[in-house]
Amino acid sequence: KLYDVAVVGATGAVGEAMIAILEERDFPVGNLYPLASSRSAGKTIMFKGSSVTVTDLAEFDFSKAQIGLFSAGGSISEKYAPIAAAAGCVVVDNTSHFRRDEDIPLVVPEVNIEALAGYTTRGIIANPNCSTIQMLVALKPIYDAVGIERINVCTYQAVSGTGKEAIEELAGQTARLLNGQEAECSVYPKQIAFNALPHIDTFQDNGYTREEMKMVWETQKIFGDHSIQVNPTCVRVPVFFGHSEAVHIETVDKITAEQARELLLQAPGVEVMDEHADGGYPTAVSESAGTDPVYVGRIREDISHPRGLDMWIVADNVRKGAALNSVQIAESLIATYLD
Ligand code: A2P
Ligand code: 11C
Repeated sequence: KLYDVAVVGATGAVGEAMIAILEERDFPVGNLYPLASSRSAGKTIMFKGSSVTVTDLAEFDFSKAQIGLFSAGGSISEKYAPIAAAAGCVVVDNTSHFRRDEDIPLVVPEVNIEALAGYTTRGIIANPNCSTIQMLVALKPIYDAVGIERINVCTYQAVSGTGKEAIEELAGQTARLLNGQEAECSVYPKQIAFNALPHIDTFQDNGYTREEMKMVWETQKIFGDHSIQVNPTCVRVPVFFGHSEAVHIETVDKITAEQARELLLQAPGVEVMDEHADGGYPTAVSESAGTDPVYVGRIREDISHPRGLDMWIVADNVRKGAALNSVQIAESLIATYLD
Protein backbone atom coordinates (compact mmCIF):
# COMPACT_ATOMS: atom_id res chain seq x y z
CA LYS A 1 0.00 0.00 0.00
CA LEU A 2 1.17 3.52 -0.82
CA TYR A 3 0.54 6.68 1.20
CA ASP A 4 0.25 10.23 -0.08
CA VAL A 5 2.63 12.36 1.97
CA ALA A 6 2.69 16.15 2.43
CA VAL A 7 5.96 17.73 3.60
CA VAL A 8 5.33 21.18 5.11
CA GLY A 9 8.49 23.30 4.98
CA ALA A 10 9.80 21.25 2.05
CA THR A 11 12.34 23.91 1.05
CA GLY A 12 13.88 24.18 4.52
CA ALA A 13 16.88 22.38 6.02
CA VAL A 14 14.73 19.75 7.76
CA GLY A 15 12.10 19.49 5.00
CA GLU A 16 14.73 18.74 2.38
CA ALA A 17 16.17 16.03 4.65
CA MET A 18 12.68 14.58 5.19
CA ILE A 19 12.21 14.19 1.45
CA ALA A 20 15.68 12.67 1.01
CA ILE A 21 15.08 10.22 3.87
CA LEU A 22 11.64 9.16 2.55
CA GLU A 23 13.46 8.24 -0.66
CA GLU A 24 16.48 6.60 1.01
CA ARG A 25 14.34 4.41 3.26
CA ASP A 26 11.95 3.57 0.44
CA PHE A 27 8.95 4.82 2.39
CA PRO A 28 5.85 3.74 0.43
CA VAL A 29 5.02 7.17 -0.98
CA GLY A 30 2.22 7.42 -3.53
CA ASN A 31 2.06 11.16 -4.22
CA LEU A 32 4.55 13.50 -2.58
CA TYR A 33 3.26 17.02 -1.90
CA PRO A 34 6.13 19.43 -1.08
CA LEU A 35 4.59 22.51 0.58
CA ALA A 36 6.18 25.82 1.51
CA SER A 37 5.35 29.53 1.48
CA SER A 38 4.02 31.38 -1.55
CA ARG A 39 7.64 32.53 -2.12
CA SER A 40 8.59 28.97 -3.09
CA ALA A 41 5.42 27.92 -4.92
CA GLY A 42 6.28 26.74 -8.43
CA LYS A 43 9.87 25.76 -7.60
CA THR A 44 10.70 22.11 -8.15
CA ILE A 45 12.43 19.52 -5.99
CA MET A 46 13.69 16.08 -7.02
CA PHE A 47 12.10 12.92 -5.62
CA LYS A 48 12.98 9.43 -6.87
CA GLY A 49 14.38 10.81 -10.11
CA SER A 50 11.36 13.01 -10.95
CA SER A 51 10.88 16.70 -10.39
CA VAL A 52 7.92 17.62 -8.17
CA THR A 53 6.47 21.13 -7.94
CA VAL A 54 6.33 22.94 -4.60
CA THR A 55 2.82 24.12 -3.67
CA ASP A 56 1.79 27.06 -1.47
CA LEU A 57 0.77 25.59 1.91
CA ALA A 58 -2.09 28.08 2.20
CA GLU A 59 -3.72 26.64 -0.91
CA PHE A 60 -3.26 22.93 -0.20
CA ASP A 61 -6.20 20.59 0.40
CA PHE A 62 -5.01 18.21 3.14
CA SER A 63 -7.67 15.62 2.32
CA LYS A 64 -5.30 14.66 -0.53
CA ALA A 65 -2.68 13.31 1.94
CA GLN A 66 -2.78 10.58 4.59
CA ILE A 67 0.44 11.69 6.32
CA GLY A 68 1.84 15.20 6.87
CA LEU A 69 5.41 15.83 8.00
CA PHE A 70 5.54 19.39 9.34
CA SER A 71 8.69 21.46 9.82
CA ALA A 72 7.95 25.09 8.95
CA GLY A 73 7.90 26.64 12.43
CA GLY A 74 5.57 26.58 15.41
CA SER A 75 3.06 29.18 14.23
CA ILE A 76 2.59 27.35 10.91
CA SER A 77 1.95 24.09 12.78
CA GLU A 78 -0.39 25.81 15.21
CA LYS A 79 -2.56 26.93 12.31
CA TYR A 80 -2.28 24.11 9.79
CA ALA A 81 -1.74 20.88 11.79
CA PRO A 82 -5.32 20.87 13.16
CA ILE A 83 -6.64 21.65 9.65
CA ALA A 84 -4.68 18.70 8.26
CA ALA A 85 -5.75 16.36 11.07
CA ALA A 86 -9.41 17.33 10.60
CA ALA A 87 -9.06 16.45 6.92
CA GLY A 88 -7.81 12.94 7.82
CA CYS A 89 -4.09 13.63 7.33
CA VAL A 90 -2.13 12.36 10.37
CA VAL A 91 0.48 14.97 11.31
CA VAL A 92 4.02 14.28 12.54
CA ASP A 93 5.01 17.73 13.79
CA ASN A 94 8.66 18.65 14.19
CA THR A 95 8.01 21.97 15.94
CA SER A 96 7.73 22.60 19.66
CA HIS A 97 4.14 23.81 19.39
CA PHE A 98 2.21 20.71 20.56
CA ARG A 99 4.94 18.86 22.48
CA ARG A 100 3.77 19.68 25.98
CA ASP A 101 0.05 19.03 25.34
CA GLU A 102 -0.93 16.00 27.42
CA ASP A 103 -3.07 14.49 24.68
CA ILE A 104 -0.29 14.69 22.04
CA PRO A 105 2.22 11.82 21.98
CA LEU A 106 5.88 12.90 22.01
CA VAL A 107 7.76 10.03 20.43
CA VAL A 108 11.31 8.75 19.99
CA PRO A 109 10.80 5.33 18.38
CA GLU A 110 13.76 3.68 20.17
CA VAL A 111 12.55 5.02 23.54
CA ASN A 112 8.74 5.21 23.86
CA ILE A 113 7.08 3.88 20.73
CA GLU A 114 4.14 2.73 22.91
CA ALA A 115 3.12 6.41 23.29
CA LEU A 116 2.26 6.53 19.58
CA ALA A 117 -1.08 4.82 20.31
CA GLY A 118 -2.34 8.13 21.73
CA TYR A 119 -2.24 9.84 18.34
CA THR A 120 -5.89 9.08 17.59
CA THR A 121 -7.19 11.74 20.01
CA ARG A 122 -5.99 14.70 17.93
CA GLY A 123 -4.39 13.11 14.88
CA ILE A 124 -1.07 14.81 15.69
CA ILE A 125 2.21 13.30 16.92
CA ALA A 126 5.02 15.54 18.12
CA ASN A 127 8.66 14.98 17.22
CA PRO A 128 10.90 16.06 20.14
CA ASN A 129 13.68 18.63 20.05
CA CYS A 130 16.91 17.37 18.48
CA SER A 131 18.96 17.82 21.66
CA THR A 132 16.49 15.71 23.63
CA ILE A 133 16.19 12.94 21.03
CA GLN A 134 19.88 12.04 20.84
CA MET A 135 20.34 12.23 24.61
CA LEU A 136 17.41 9.91 25.34
CA VAL A 137 18.29 7.33 22.66
CA ALA A 138 21.61 6.91 24.48
CA LEU A 139 20.26 7.11 28.05
CA LYS A 140 17.28 4.77 27.60
CA PRO A 141 19.14 1.46 28.22
CA ILE A 142 20.83 2.92 31.30
CA TYR A 143 17.54 4.34 32.58
CA ASP A 144 15.89 0.92 32.19
CA ALA A 145 18.78 -0.93 33.87
CA VAL A 146 19.60 1.21 36.91
CA GLY A 147 17.34 4.29 36.90
CA ILE A 148 18.49 7.90 36.50
CA GLU A 149 17.94 10.55 39.18
CA ARG A 150 19.61 13.52 37.56
CA ILE A 151 21.09 14.61 34.23
CA ASN A 152 23.58 17.44 33.89
CA VAL A 153 24.13 18.27 30.23
CA CYS A 154 26.06 20.83 28.20
CA THR A 155 25.33 20.95 24.48
CA TYR A 156 27.42 22.10 21.52
CA GLN A 157 24.77 22.68 18.86
CA ALA A 158 25.15 23.14 15.11
CA VAL A 159 23.71 26.15 13.28
CA SER A 160 21.54 23.93 11.05
CA GLY A 161 19.26 23.63 14.12
CA THR A 162 18.25 27.24 13.47
CA GLY A 163 17.64 26.70 9.74
CA LYS A 164 19.02 27.63 6.35
CA GLU A 165 19.57 31.32 7.07
CA ALA A 166 21.84 30.41 9.98
CA ILE A 167 23.87 28.02 7.82
CA GLU A 168 24.38 30.93 5.41
CA GLU A 169 25.27 33.30 8.27
CA LEU A 170 28.04 31.00 9.56
CA ALA A 171 29.44 30.45 6.06
CA GLY A 172 29.25 34.17 5.22
CA GLN A 173 30.82 35.39 8.46
CA THR A 174 33.64 32.84 8.16
CA ALA A 175 34.42 33.92 4.60
CA ARG A 176 34.30 37.63 5.45
CA LEU A 177 36.47 37.30 8.55
CA LEU A 178 39.08 35.26 6.70
CA ASN A 179 39.14 38.03 4.09
CA GLY A 180 39.77 40.72 6.68
CA GLN A 181 36.21 42.07 6.58
CA GLU A 182 33.78 42.61 9.49
CA ALA A 183 31.27 39.89 10.40
CA GLU A 184 27.62 40.86 9.91
CA CYS A 185 25.14 39.44 12.43
CA SER A 186 21.46 39.05 11.59
CA VAL A 187 20.27 35.58 12.68
CA TYR A 188 22.30 35.44 15.92
CA PRO A 189 22.80 38.42 18.26
CA LYS A 190 26.59 37.92 18.31
CA GLN A 191 29.18 36.59 15.86
CA ILE A 192 28.83 32.80 15.50
CA ALA A 193 31.95 32.20 13.39
CA PHE A 194 34.93 31.25 15.61
CA ASN A 195 32.74 31.75 18.69
CA ALA A 196 30.39 29.94 21.11
CA LEU A 197 27.03 31.44 22.16
CA PRO A 198 25.43 30.24 25.44
CA HIS A 199 21.99 31.08 24.09
CA ILE A 200 19.52 28.95 22.08
CA ASP A 201 15.87 30.04 21.77
CA THR A 202 14.33 32.65 24.07
CA PHE A 203 15.26 33.47 27.67
CA GLN A 204 12.83 32.33 30.37
CA ASP A 205 12.03 33.93 33.74
CA ASN A 206 14.15 31.33 35.59
CA GLY A 207 17.33 32.31 33.72
CA TYR A 208 17.37 29.20 31.54
CA THR A 209 16.66 29.41 27.81
CA ARG A 210 13.68 27.73 26.19
CA GLU A 211 15.96 25.21 24.45
CA GLU A 212 17.26 24.22 27.90
CA MET A 213 13.77 23.94 29.38
CA LYS A 214 12.66 21.85 26.39
CA MET A 215 15.33 19.31 27.40
CA VAL A 216 13.80 19.22 30.90
CA TRP A 217 10.11 19.01 29.91
CA GLU A 218 10.61 16.60 27.04
CA THR A 219 12.86 14.21 28.99
CA GLN A 220 10.26 13.96 31.76
CA LYS A 221 7.41 13.40 29.28
CA ILE A 222 9.20 10.83 27.11
CA PHE A 223 10.49 8.80 30.06
CA GLY A 224 7.09 9.25 31.76
CA ASP A 225 9.03 10.24 34.88
CA HIS A 226 8.39 13.64 36.41
CA SER A 227 10.93 13.01 39.17
CA ILE A 228 13.95 12.94 36.86
CA GLN A 229 16.02 16.12 37.31
CA VAL A 230 17.63 17.72 34.26
CA ASN A 231 20.08 20.65 34.33
CA PRO A 232 21.04 21.79 30.80
CA THR A 233 23.24 24.52 29.36
CA CYS A 234 22.73 24.80 25.60
CA VAL A 235 25.45 26.39 23.50
CA ARG A 236 25.53 27.25 19.79
CA VAL A 237 28.88 26.52 18.17
CA PRO A 238 30.24 27.17 14.67
CA VAL A 239 29.45 23.68 13.36
CA PHE A 240 27.15 23.20 10.36
CA PHE A 241 25.67 19.74 11.05
CA GLY A 242 25.72 17.59 14.21
CA HIS A 243 24.95 18.37 17.83
CA SER A 244 27.40 17.19 20.52
CA GLU A 245 26.53 16.79 24.19
CA ALA A 246 28.60 16.29 27.34
CA VAL A 247 26.17 14.34 29.52
CA HIS A 248 26.72 13.65 33.22
CA ILE A 249 24.17 11.43 34.94
CA GLU A 250 23.53 10.35 38.51
CA THR A 251 21.93 6.91 38.49
CA VAL A 252 19.67 5.36 41.15
CA ASP A 253 21.86 2.24 41.41
CA LYS A 254 25.56 2.18 40.61
CA ILE A 255 26.57 1.22 37.05
CA THR A 256 30.17 0.81 35.93
CA ALA A 257 31.47 2.30 32.70
CA GLU A 258 32.00 -1.23 31.38
CA GLN A 259 28.39 -2.23 32.14
CA ALA A 260 27.11 0.96 30.48
CA ARG A 261 29.27 0.28 27.41
CA GLU A 262 27.86 -3.27 27.15
CA LEU A 263 24.28 -1.96 27.34
CA LEU A 264 24.96 0.71 24.74
CA LEU A 265 26.52 -1.80 22.35
CA GLN A 266 23.11 -3.57 22.24
CA ALA A 267 20.98 -0.42 22.16
CA PRO A 268 18.90 0.31 19.03
CA GLY A 269 20.04 3.38 17.11
CA VAL A 270 23.30 3.68 19.09
CA GLU A 271 26.85 3.29 17.88
CA VAL A 272 29.56 3.12 20.53
CA MET A 273 32.89 4.68 19.61
CA ASP A 274 34.83 4.66 22.83
CA GLU A 275 38.51 3.88 22.53
CA HIS A 276 40.49 5.70 25.15
CA ALA A 277 43.01 6.89 22.60
CA ASP A 278 43.63 9.82 20.27
CA GLY A 279 40.64 10.17 17.96
CA GLY A 280 38.78 7.25 19.58
CA TYR A 281 35.61 9.29 20.13
CA PRO A 282 32.83 10.51 17.84
CA THR A 283 32.63 14.08 16.53
CA ALA A 284 29.94 16.00 14.69
CA VAL A 285 31.88 16.43 11.46
CA SER A 286 33.88 13.19 11.24
CA GLU A 287 31.14 10.73 12.24
CA SER A 288 27.63 12.08 12.61
CA ALA A 289 27.02 14.56 9.78
CA GLY A 290 24.91 12.89 7.10
CA THR A 291 24.48 9.64 9.04
CA ASP A 292 21.75 8.07 11.18
CA PRO A 293 23.21 6.69 14.46
CA VAL A 294 23.49 8.35 17.82
CA TYR A 295 27.21 8.01 18.58
CA VAL A 296 28.41 7.58 22.16
CA GLY A 297 31.96 7.89 23.45
CA ARG A 298 34.02 9.09 26.44
CA ILE A 299 32.05 6.70 28.69
CA ARG A 300 33.56 6.90 32.15
CA GLU A 301 32.70 6.80 35.82
CA ASP A 302 32.43 10.26 37.41
CA ILE A 303 35.31 10.64 39.88
CA SER A 304 33.26 13.22 41.83
CA HIS A 305 30.14 11.12 42.49
CA PRO A 306 29.65 7.49 43.61
CA ARG A 307 26.78 6.90 41.17
CA GLY A 308 27.91 9.28 38.44
CA LEU A 309 28.55 8.36 34.81
CA ASP A 310 29.83 10.66 32.04
CA MET A 311 29.50 10.31 28.29
CA TRP A 312 29.76 12.26 25.04
CA ILE A 313 26.76 11.93 22.70
CA VAL A 314 26.80 13.10 19.07
CA ALA A 315 24.17 12.88 16.32
CA ASP A 316 23.12 14.63 13.12
CA ASN A 317 20.53 17.10 14.41
CA VAL A 318 18.80 17.45 11.05
CA ARG A 319 18.54 13.66 10.55
CA LYS A 320 18.05 11.75 13.86
CA GLY A 321 17.25 15.02 15.62
CA ALA A 322 14.44 15.89 13.24
CA ALA A 323 13.79 14.41 9.78
CA LEU A 324 14.81 10.80 10.41
CA ASN A 325 12.96 10.60 13.72
CA SER A 326 9.82 11.95 11.98
CA VAL A 327 10.08 9.41 9.16
CA GLN A 328 10.65 6.60 11.71
CA ILE A 329 7.45 7.72 13.49
CA ALA A 330 5.61 7.62 10.16
CA GLU A 331 7.00 4.11 9.51
CA SER A 332 5.65 2.89 12.86
CA LEU A 333 2.36 4.61 12.14
CA ILE A 334 1.82 2.78 8.86
CA ALA A 335 3.13 -0.53 10.23
CA THR A 336 0.74 -0.56 13.19
CA TYR A 337 -2.12 1.87 12.78
CA LEU A 338 -2.91 3.05 9.26
CA ASP A 339 -4.46 0.80 6.65
P1 A2P B 1 10.06 29.06 2.14
O1 A2P B 1 11.36 28.48 1.65
O2 A2P B 1 9.05 29.20 1.05
O3 A2P B 1 10.23 30.29 2.99
P2 A2P B 1 14.33 26.71 7.54
O4 A2P B 1 13.95 26.19 8.90
O5 A2P B 1 15.46 25.94 6.93
O6 A2P B 1 14.54 28.18 7.56
O7 A2P B 1 13.05 26.44 6.61
C1 A2P B 1 11.76 26.89 6.92
C2 A2P B 1 10.73 26.21 6.02
O8 A2P B 1 9.42 26.67 6.41
C3 A2P B 1 10.88 26.56 4.56
O9 A2P B 1 10.49 25.47 3.76
C4 A2P B 1 9.91 27.71 4.42
O10 A2P B 1 9.43 27.91 3.10
C5 A2P B 1 8.78 27.23 5.29
N1 A2P B 1 7.91 28.34 5.64
C6 A2P B 1 8.25 29.47 6.29
N2 A2P B 1 7.19 30.31 6.39
C7 A2P B 1 6.15 29.67 5.81
C8 A2P B 1 4.78 30.01 5.55
N3 A2P B 1 4.26 31.16 5.97
N4 A2P B 1 4.01 29.09 4.89
C9 A2P B 1 4.53 27.93 4.48
N5 A2P B 1 5.82 27.57 4.67
C10 A2P B 1 6.61 28.42 5.32
C1 11C C 1 18.35 24.14 17.60
N1 11C C 1 17.16 22.42 18.83
O1 11C C 1 19.34 23.41 17.50
C2 11C C 1 17.01 23.59 18.01
C3 11C C 1 16.20 23.37 16.77
O2 11C C 1 12.26 22.86 19.32
O3 11C C 1 12.31 21.88 17.41
C4 11C C 1 14.86 22.71 16.98
C5 11C C 1 13.93 23.54 17.81
C6 11C C 1 12.74 22.72 18.19
O4 11C C 1 18.36 25.33 17.35
